[in-house]
Amino acid sequence: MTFINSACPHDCPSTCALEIEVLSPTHIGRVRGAKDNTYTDGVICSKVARYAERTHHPDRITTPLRRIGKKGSGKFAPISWDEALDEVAQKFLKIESDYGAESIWPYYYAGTMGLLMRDGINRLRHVKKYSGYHSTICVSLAWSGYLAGSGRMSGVDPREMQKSDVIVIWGTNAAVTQVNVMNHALKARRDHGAKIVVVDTYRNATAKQADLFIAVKPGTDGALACSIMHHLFKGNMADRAYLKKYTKDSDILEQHLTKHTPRWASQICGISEDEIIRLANLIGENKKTFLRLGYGFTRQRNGANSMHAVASIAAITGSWLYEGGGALLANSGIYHWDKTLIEGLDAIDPAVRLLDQSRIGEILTGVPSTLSGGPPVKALFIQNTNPMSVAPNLNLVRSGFEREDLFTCVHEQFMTETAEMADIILPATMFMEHDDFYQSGGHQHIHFGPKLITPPGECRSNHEVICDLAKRLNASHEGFNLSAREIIDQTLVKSGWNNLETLEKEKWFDVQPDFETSHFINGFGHADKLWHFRANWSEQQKVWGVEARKFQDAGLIQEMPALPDHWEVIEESNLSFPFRLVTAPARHFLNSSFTETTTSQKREKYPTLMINPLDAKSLDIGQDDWIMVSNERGSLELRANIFEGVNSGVVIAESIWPNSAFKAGLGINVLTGSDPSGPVGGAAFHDNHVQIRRA
Ligand SMILES: Nc1nc2c(c(=O)[nH]1)N[C@H]1C(S)=C(S)[C@@H](COP(=O)(O)OP(=O)(O)OC[C@H]3O[C@@H](n4cnc5c(=O)[nH]c(N)nc54)[C@H](O)[C@@H]3O)O[C@H]1N2
Ligand SMILES: Nc1nc2c(c(=O)[nH]1)N[C@H]1C(S)=C(S)[C@@H](COP(=O)(O)OP(=O)(O)OC[C@H]3O[C@@H](n4cnc5c(=O)[nH]c(N)nc54)[C@H](O)[C@@H]3O)O[C@H]1N2
Ligand code: SF4
Ligand SMILES: [Mo]
Repeated sequence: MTFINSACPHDCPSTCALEIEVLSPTHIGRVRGAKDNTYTDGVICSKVARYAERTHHPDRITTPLRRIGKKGSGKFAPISWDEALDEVAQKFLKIESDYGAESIWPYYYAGTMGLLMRDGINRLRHVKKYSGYHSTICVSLAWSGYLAGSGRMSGVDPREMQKSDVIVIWGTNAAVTQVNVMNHALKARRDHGAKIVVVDTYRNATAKQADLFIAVKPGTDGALACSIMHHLFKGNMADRAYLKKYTKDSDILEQHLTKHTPRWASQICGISEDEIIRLANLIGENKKTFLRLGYGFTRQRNGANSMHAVASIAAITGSWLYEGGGALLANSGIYHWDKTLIEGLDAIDPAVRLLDQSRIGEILTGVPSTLSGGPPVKALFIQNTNPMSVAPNLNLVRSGFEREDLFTCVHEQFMTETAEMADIILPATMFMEHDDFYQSGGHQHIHFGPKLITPPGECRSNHEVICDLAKRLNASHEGFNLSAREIIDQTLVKSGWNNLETLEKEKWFDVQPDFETSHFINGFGHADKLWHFRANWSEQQKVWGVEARKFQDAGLIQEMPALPDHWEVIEESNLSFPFRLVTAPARHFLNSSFTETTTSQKREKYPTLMINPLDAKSLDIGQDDWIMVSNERGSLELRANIFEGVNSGVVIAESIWPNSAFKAGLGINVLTGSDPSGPVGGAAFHDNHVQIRRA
């Protein structure tokens, strides 16, 4: 049997090097992790190991479809590609002439992380001056917090965990969401007794494997980090020489932290003083402490502050100086792409407005403050994302999609909730059905994923569709005339990463910068080369390009504390809404993907709410009982899962189940809020207060 090298395209920091068994020109067999890739190390998650089930799924969309019933009725009839593309182009041209180009909004995300198939849509939007896209659904809170301290989005080589004495997995359920982190951490424990610490809101699959588990109240990591830093200063565990040479404002920070004692934090975080001191001592006494920072703890209204505070711990101890020490959130800053061909960067008009991805509900329903002074959105062109399931404030999102005067085209692999709201649906290829290349967020490899089989039916890749549409829309750019392989090859060459032939031959490029750079020993990313303990949030608005772009949320930073602190902006519980809800990722789904596969559905069973036994008892709720969960934004019913691994007052719904899994026809995001968080916007998916009763 032939196994061919590829890469996992999914929105996951692991970006695994895959080997795919090709059974015939139309069929794949087994999928496994490449053993000779030093990060993947032969390990992949179980859902991708079963990928043939997704690729050869009977429910794949295989022809273009036109809506024939009411919006959202799910009634469609097959049409030809020419009919479909002509209709989309005519609608877009008409809307452009009636309302202006900004009334068309290309809306995409990371259903594929392929640099060409994901980002090529930007070439069309830039050339046509369609509305801009400010991406806030996933990383903006985490990255802005880290960047405020470090000035560059990169960190320590995750393979260095082999040298670490302590690995702190902070606010990421790595065993579920990026399995390779767990693989490297467990190896370090096996090989030389490294301690694994997990900081999370419930005893998830990762916490179950930890030597020390700290169960914080959601949204209080900033307080925990401050008290750790307080203890490090007080206990003489701060590296004064490091602080002097590599950081700015450490004196001000030390002074500021005098009141942030473990006792102060224990009240806020819901953990004991002893636990805080134990964790702080472990970090202070082991210079080779690796902070593996997750996204989870930043999906809170104070998430950027918390990230800045937690990441600052490594600068106090100076653990950056040691192999196996330091921190990693993401490595996107190590890649130096020239994406002009892919994204049409030479066609950017900075006067075009930016619309916030997470505020799609407000934007489609015409809330003026979200439109940045521009026209209403009259047409959507959607690739690689399923906002009718994954976007916050879902009741409002549905009202937006239901608008009769909104024209929606969705390019998809499956009949998702978003596709169901479309006027025209276009069938999309999967990753082994097209050529693409990938960078890795959680490590340092560039991969190529070749076209291995012919797609089912009439499926076309994102690149083909964008180029076909461009012709019909009179949009011209060099990138529209190149094949996928040509654009990949030329982009590699222009970016200084050799070329496609070499990438195919070498399987992947390992582009981890040297030790001095990865550990910021040459200096941090700011102009003064220092770690900043005092965050400059308005600088972040510049970095993210929102300041000058008619962006409505520029005022977000007014109240943000500059120094690490507990910022009291989270959606606290109160008498009416006594619980805090976290909507964490489920193991066998990946966002809304894999919800269509039978094996994933079987393993996840049905939507549940984890609730502490004492809370369940006081509400007279038994195991598997139906419970109604609600807040100001919406309500839904799930089944109770009574679990002592979640603290009293906190509930967890592992997500994202399809809307159809719920009696009322909309999923967990009816409970989450789309109000933007500072400094640059972002959805606080795990920051919700709710009330609960037996249904
Ligand atoms: N199986 C699976 N894998 C996935 C995904 C998936 O849906 N399923 N999603 C993919 C995507 S798009 C992404 S961005 C990554 C995300 O990967 P992660 O960073 O792991 O996921 P998050 O939702 O960001 O966070 C998960 C953890 O954060 C914890 N958490 C929530 N609030 C707090 C808090 O205030 N403090 C602390 N300390 N912890 C908190 C939750 O309890 C949960 O255990 O995973 C990717 N991989
Ligand atoms: N409650 C709650 N909501 C959340 C989160 C949470 O933790 N809790 N997490 C949030 C996060 S971090 C994220 S990133 C978002 C992600 O949410 P989505 O962007 O919806 O995520 P995916 O499921 O990764 O991908 C969406 C779609 O892309 C399609 N797709 C894949 N490849 C291709 C392709 O090549 N071409 C085309 N045209 N389509 C393709 C898939 O079929 C899939 O339906 O969800 C967010 N929503
Ligand atoms: S762990 Fe992540 S990158 Fe690796 S195969 Fe699974 S989804 Fe893909
Ligand atoms: Mo994400």
